[in-house]
Amino acid sequence: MEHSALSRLIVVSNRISAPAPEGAASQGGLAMAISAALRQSSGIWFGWSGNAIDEFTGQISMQREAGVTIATIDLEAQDIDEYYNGYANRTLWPLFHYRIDLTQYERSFGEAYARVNKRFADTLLPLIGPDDIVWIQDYHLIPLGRELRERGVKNAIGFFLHIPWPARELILTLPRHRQLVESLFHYDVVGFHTEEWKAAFQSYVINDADGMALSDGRLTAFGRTVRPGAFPIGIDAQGFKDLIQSPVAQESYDRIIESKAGRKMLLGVDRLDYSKGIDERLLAYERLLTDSPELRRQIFLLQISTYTRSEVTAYQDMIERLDSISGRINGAHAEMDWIPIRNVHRMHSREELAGIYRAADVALVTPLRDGMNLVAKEFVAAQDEANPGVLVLSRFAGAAWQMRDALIVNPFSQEDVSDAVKRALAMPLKERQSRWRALMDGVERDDINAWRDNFVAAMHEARDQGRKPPRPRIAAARKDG
Ligand code: ADQ
Repeated sequence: MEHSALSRLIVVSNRISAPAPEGAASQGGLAMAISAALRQSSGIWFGWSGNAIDEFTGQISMQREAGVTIATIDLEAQDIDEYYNGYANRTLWPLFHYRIDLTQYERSFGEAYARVNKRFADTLLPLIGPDDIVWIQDYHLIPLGRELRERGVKNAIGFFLHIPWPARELILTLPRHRQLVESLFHYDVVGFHTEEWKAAFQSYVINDADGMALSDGRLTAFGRTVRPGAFPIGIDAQGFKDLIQSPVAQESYDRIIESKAGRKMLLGVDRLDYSKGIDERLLAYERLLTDSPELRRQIFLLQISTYTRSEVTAYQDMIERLDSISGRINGAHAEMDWIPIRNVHRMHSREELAGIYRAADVALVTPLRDGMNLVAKEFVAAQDEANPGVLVLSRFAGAAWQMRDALIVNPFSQEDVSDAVKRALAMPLKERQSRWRALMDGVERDDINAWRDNFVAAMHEARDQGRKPPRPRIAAARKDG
C-alpha cells in the first residue's frame, strides 16, 4: 500500500494500551497492530489517560513510547462516573449485548457522553493535520466524528465498533437512538466485525431512518452517505505462536500437564462479564457431570475469569453468582482427590495464557453475545498440531462467522453444550487435526495486520474518492436522462 508521506494515522480510543518495544512478548494484539501502523506513518494515539482530575483542563500530555506518539487527557471524576461507568458500560454495553434488562437509561449519562466526546474533539482538533487520517475506536466515542466535523474537520474519518450492533428492536429502546445513529453518518467508513452486525445496522437505517442502500454498498440517510463494512478482527497469530516457545509459557504448560494427572481439561478464559455466558457454561458442565457419570474423574474444568469494571454493580453481582454456582457444583460432585471446577480469578500474562491454552483438551468459548472473541483465536494459535485440542464455540460470537470448523453450539442450551463437549472428548485425532488445520489457516490469514490494513485501506479509498474532481455535469445529466 502506498500512502502519502504527509498522511499520518491518528488513532483515538477511550483508553490506550501503552505500546511495548517492537516484538515484546507481552504486548496485546490490538496494541501491537495499532502501534505498528502508527510507527509506519509517524502517527499519534490519542485517548484518556485513565486519571481523574477535579476540573477538566484540556491539557494534553505527549509522550513517545517505542516510536509511537501517545497523547492523553485527564477526565473529571464525574465524567468517568457518568460517561465511562455510566453511558458506556451501564447503557451501551448491556444494550448492544442484548441485555436490555441490565440497561440503564439515565439522562445524566447521555449528557456526560456528549460532554466527554466534545472534550475529546476540542483537545484532538489542533493535532489533526490536513492530510491525516483519523481512526476512532469503539462505542465510547461514537459521536466524536460528528463533533470533529462540526469543528471543520474535512479529513477521512473512520469508526470501528468492537462490540455487536444490536437488532433494531433493541436500539429503539435507547432514548435519542436516532441521534446516535445519525452520528455514524459523519464518518467515511463504519466498520463492524461481521456481516450480521452490519446488516443489523443497515436494517435500522432503512426501516427507522428512511435511509437507502446504494448499489455500491454505501448507505444514505440524514442527508449523508457512509460506507459500512465487515472487518473481522484477528490476533497476532505469528506472535502468539512465538509465545509458546517462551520459558514462561513452557512452565505454565508443564504445571498444567502435571496437575492434570492424566485427566482431560476443559478450559474457559474470559473477562468476567455477563456477555461471556460463564454461568450458563458452568450449568452446562454440571449437566454433563450429571448425565454422563462415566466422565466424572476423567475431566475437569479450568475456568479463568478476570474481574474488570469493578465500579459497576452488575459485575459485583456476577462474581458472587459465579463463585456460588461453582462452589455448589464442587460441593455436590467433588471427591477427596478430584475437584470438577477450578475457578480462578487472577490475571495471567499472555505467555502464561499461551501455555495454558496449549495444555487444554477442549476450549469452551460460549458467549451469549460477543463482537468477535479473541480467546477462540488465541486457543487455536496455541495448539500443538500433532495433538490439537477442540474448540467449542458459541454461534453468537462474531468469531463463529469465520471459525466454521469449530463445534458450533447454542450457549443457551445446556444439552447442546454438554453434547458438544462429549463429542469433543471423543473426537478421533484425525478429525481434530483436520478441523484445527482449517481453523489455523483462517487465524493466520485473517490476522490482526490484515484487519488493520483492510480498514486503513478503506479509509484511504474513501479519502481519495472524496478528492476526485466532480464528474462533468453533462455526463451526469446524460446518465440521469
Ligand atoms: P473483550 O470483551 O475483552 O473484547 P476478547 O475478544 O475475548 O473480549 O478479548 C479478551 C482478551 O483478554 C484476550 O486477548 C484474552 O487473552 C485476554 N484475557 C481474557 N481473560 C484473561 C485472563 N484471565 N488473563 C489474561 N488475559 C485474559 C472486545 C469485544 C470482543 C472483541 C474484542 C476485539 O467484546 O468481542 O473480540 O474487543 O475487538
